[in-house]
Amino acid sequence: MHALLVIDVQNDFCPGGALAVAGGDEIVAGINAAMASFDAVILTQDWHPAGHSSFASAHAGAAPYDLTEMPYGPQVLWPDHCIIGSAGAAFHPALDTARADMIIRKGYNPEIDSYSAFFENDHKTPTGLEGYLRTRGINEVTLVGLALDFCVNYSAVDAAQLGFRAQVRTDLCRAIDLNGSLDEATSAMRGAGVTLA
Ligand code: VGL
Ligand code: ZN
Repeated sequence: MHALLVIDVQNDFCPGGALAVAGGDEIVAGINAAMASFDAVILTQDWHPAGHSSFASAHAGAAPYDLTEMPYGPQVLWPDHCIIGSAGAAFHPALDTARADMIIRKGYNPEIDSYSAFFENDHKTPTGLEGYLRTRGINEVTLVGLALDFCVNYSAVDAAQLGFRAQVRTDLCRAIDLNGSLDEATSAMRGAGVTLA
């Protein structure tokens, strides 16, 4: 059983959004077309309360894209984005959300960011996705979406480390590419045994 994991195809990560990824909207039609080839389709949604600790605005003197130290490790500080219930947190209007079996939200814990669809950034707190996939008999995942070097990367590495066969369709992803993050993400995914297609 093979699932398509569609990571964070939300307005704030598309051109015009608060944390826009260049070309983020170009992948939507291809993702919709790919959905039919999978046994299950799961969407993730970045979903932060206002004042979230990953926002630069929550840290005195910090600017977006600064790096800070959190109790769980280094953390990039982002512009405010994907605030619960906002238009920016909504899926891109062209995304075929009706085809999704499951929508998993992440990043709602005010103290911990969650790039991965499987674990929060403390690498301990599960989102529940692993159990969902296992109980549905899914052993293989293909990942697409935004951003390739952050949430897609973390989700793909965790999937592989949890024992799922994992591949990323890089043509259906776009990257932020902050200070070499795309090269780092590519090596991390390859090192974890993720196939980049
Ligand atoms: C993401 C930064 C902050 C992502 C989410 O979806 O890649 N990046 N929150
Ligand atoms: Zn976020």
